[in-house]
Amino acid sequence: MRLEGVELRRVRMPLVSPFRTSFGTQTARDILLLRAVTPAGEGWGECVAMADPLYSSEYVEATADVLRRFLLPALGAAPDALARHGAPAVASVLSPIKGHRMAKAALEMAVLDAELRAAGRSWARELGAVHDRVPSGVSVGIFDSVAQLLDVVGGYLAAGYVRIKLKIEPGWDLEPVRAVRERYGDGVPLQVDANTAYTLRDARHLARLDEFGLLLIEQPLEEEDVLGHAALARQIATPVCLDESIVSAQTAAAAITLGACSIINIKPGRVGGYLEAVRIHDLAAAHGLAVWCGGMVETGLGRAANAALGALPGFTLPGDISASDRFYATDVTEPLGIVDGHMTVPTGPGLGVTPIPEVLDEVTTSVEWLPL
Ligand code: OSB
Ligand code: MG
Repeated sequence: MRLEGVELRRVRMPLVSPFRTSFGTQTARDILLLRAVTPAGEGWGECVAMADPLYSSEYVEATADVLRRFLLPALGAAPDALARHGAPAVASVLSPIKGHRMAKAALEMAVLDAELRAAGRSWARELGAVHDRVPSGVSVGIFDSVAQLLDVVGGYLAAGYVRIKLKIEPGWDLEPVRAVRERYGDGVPLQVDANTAYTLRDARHLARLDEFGLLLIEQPLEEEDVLGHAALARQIATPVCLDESIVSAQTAAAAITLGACSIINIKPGRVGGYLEAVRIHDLAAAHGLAVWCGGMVETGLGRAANAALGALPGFTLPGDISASDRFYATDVTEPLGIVDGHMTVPTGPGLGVTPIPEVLDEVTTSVEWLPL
């Protein structure tokens, strides 16, 4: 594999409806896409960083900056490693540069996609997928009223989603969960995600969620409060799942050992790439923990890759792998749909989906070519 350069393409995609979480409300997604160009063809990467550093310290402008200033020059200086080892060389070549996992993940994704497309191999086969379709869960934002929430949840259940995740925050937790249970019953697989909105002082309040039989509570406390999560896990019956706190296989190992979580939400962008994501999957499986594939409001590119990852054997809970139309009226790829509550894992070369040039041009706000 020889990389000639990478095109950075910023796109702006309006959301079908505002998406409100404990850290803010989004009405559009500002995304950095990467196109890796090699003599054997191209590959696509999608950076999951958001416009503002509210979910994680990374943000889209910073990811473009670090790619331009440090990551691409570092990769350009190591052509032999890339030629010899291909995509797995990306993480090792970039390892002296601290942090910036979402930017690194996007670059590794683009290189791996180029490599797999050229070889005619699928993302699913490369990662070790064992299913040809994955159950589809949906992440539901915070609303002004419970009545609105119930309508939206009803729509997703009617569309076939097999699991509902409610975003929660102080003041929007017991009441919406109770309302969904009362309206749609105890049989609906239901979980909540706080995106770090609570502290350990809220433990007794959070224990009141126990009666609702939730699959899990995701990231109730702040990112670095691993010990707090371990203490909370001893005080509530709902299984604690970590998202923001898990940034690598190493942090996953520590969290597991400390008893901070019994379930992990794996997001490849957050942990530095799909290859590290597979390592976390393997680690969790070795410890008997369930994992599921999270989402970052990706386009069809990221969602296709997530569906393949979610088809590994240890992904035993439904992921945030919703259809294109959950967030976007028009996706940049062919729309990914769900049938009987499942998304089909793409089998074509690489990601198995490709941006549609006219759609891509329509949503593009800037393009920058960075030769290696
Ligand atoms: O915490 O899982 C999260 C979206 C953006 C940032 C963080 C999160 C989310 C979601 C959306 O919950 C999941 C999706 O992409 O469907
Ligand atoms: Mg989350």
